[in-house]
Amino acid sequence: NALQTVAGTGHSLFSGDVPIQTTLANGAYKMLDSSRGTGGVYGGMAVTNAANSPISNPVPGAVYTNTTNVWGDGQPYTGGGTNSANGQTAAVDTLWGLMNTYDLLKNTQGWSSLDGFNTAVYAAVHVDTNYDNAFYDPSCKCMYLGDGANGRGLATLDVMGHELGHGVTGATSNLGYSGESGGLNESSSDIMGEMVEAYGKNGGTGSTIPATGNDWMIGKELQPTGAPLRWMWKPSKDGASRDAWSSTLNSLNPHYSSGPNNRMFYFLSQGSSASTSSEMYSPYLTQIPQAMTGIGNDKAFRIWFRAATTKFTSSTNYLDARNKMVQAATELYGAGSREAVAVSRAYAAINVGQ
Ligand code: ASN
Ligand code: ZN
Repeated sequence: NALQTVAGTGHSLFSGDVPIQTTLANGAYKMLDSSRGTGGVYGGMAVTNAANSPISNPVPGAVYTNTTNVWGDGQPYTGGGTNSANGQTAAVDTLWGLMNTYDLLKNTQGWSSLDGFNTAVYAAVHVDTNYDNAFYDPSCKCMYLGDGANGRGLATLDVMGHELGHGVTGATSNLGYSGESGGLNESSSDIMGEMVEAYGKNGGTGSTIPATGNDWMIGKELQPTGAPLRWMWKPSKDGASRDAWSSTLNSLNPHYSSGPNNRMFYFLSQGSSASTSSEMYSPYLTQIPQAMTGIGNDKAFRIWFRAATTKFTSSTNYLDARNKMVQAATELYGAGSREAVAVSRAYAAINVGQ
C-alpha cells in the first residue's frame, strides 16, 4: 500500500498549532485523513482548494498537497495565492473542524461520520472571492467555505460544527427548512457547533463533552470586533431572533426561529436565573423555584442527539420536539429523573409545555 497516514502540524488561525493526520503519497503530503471516514470521493476526510471558483458553479478543486507536513502560517488570508502557506491556513482550520466534529460524534455518541455509516466527507476552501458564507451540500457530501470577512475564513469550530450538523440532520430526521421545523433545524446545527467548540477547545478527546470551553455565541471569532452571529442564552440580542415560542415564530427565517430552542438548550445545560434583571431570566418559567439548574453539556447533548436523530421527523415542531426530548431523557435517565424534569423546565422557560 502506497498510502500512509502520518501525523502533521497545522498553524491554524483560530486554534493555534494543531495536530492533524495527513497522507504521504509519492513523496508529497496530502490533506487527506483516511482514519476518519471511508468511501466518499477521497476515501477519507479531506480538504480541497477551490481556488476562487465562483459560488454560482463551485468546483471543489484538488486536495491540498505540501512538500513538508507542516501547514499554514496561522494568519488571515491576504490574497497572495491559495496554495501558499498563507493560503493553507484556512485548510488547517477546516481540517481541525472536520476532525473535532468527527471525533465528537464518534467518541461521545458512538455515531460514525455525519450519516452514521462512516461515509467520508470533505470540504473545499477559498470558494469565490470575498464570499462570506459556508454551507454543507448533501449532494457531494462536502462543505464549501468562502474567505469570509477580513480573510479570516469561516472555519471556527462552532461554524464547522454547525454546517456539518446540517449533514447529520439531513441524514436523520431531515427536518424541513421553513416554519418551526426550519428553526429546529438551524438550532440543531447551532447546538452541535457549540458542542464541537467545547470538545475541540479541550483538546478533542474523551467520551464526554467538557462542561466548559464553549462561549454560547455562534461565530464570535469570525469578526476582528468579536461580534457574534447569534447569542444562545438571549437570542434577541441580535435584534431579530426570538427568545420564546409564539404562534408567529412560524413565519420567521430559520436563523431567527432557532432562537427559542437555542435558549432552551442553554438553560438545559447551564441553567437559568430567577433575577428579572438577568439575561438568563425567563418570565415563562412559572414553576417554583423560578430558575432551573442545568445538567451540563454532556447530558444535554446526549438527550438532544438521541431525540434529534432517532425521534424527530421532517415536520417536528416545537411542541413535538419538547415531547420527544422528555421521552429521550426518560429513556436515558429514567421517568421523573432530574434530567427529564430539567428538559420540561427548559422548554417551559421558552413557553412550550409546563
Ligand atoms: N451558512 C448558512 C447556514 O448553515 C447557510 C444557509 O443559510 N443555509 O445556515
Ligand atoms: Zn445553518
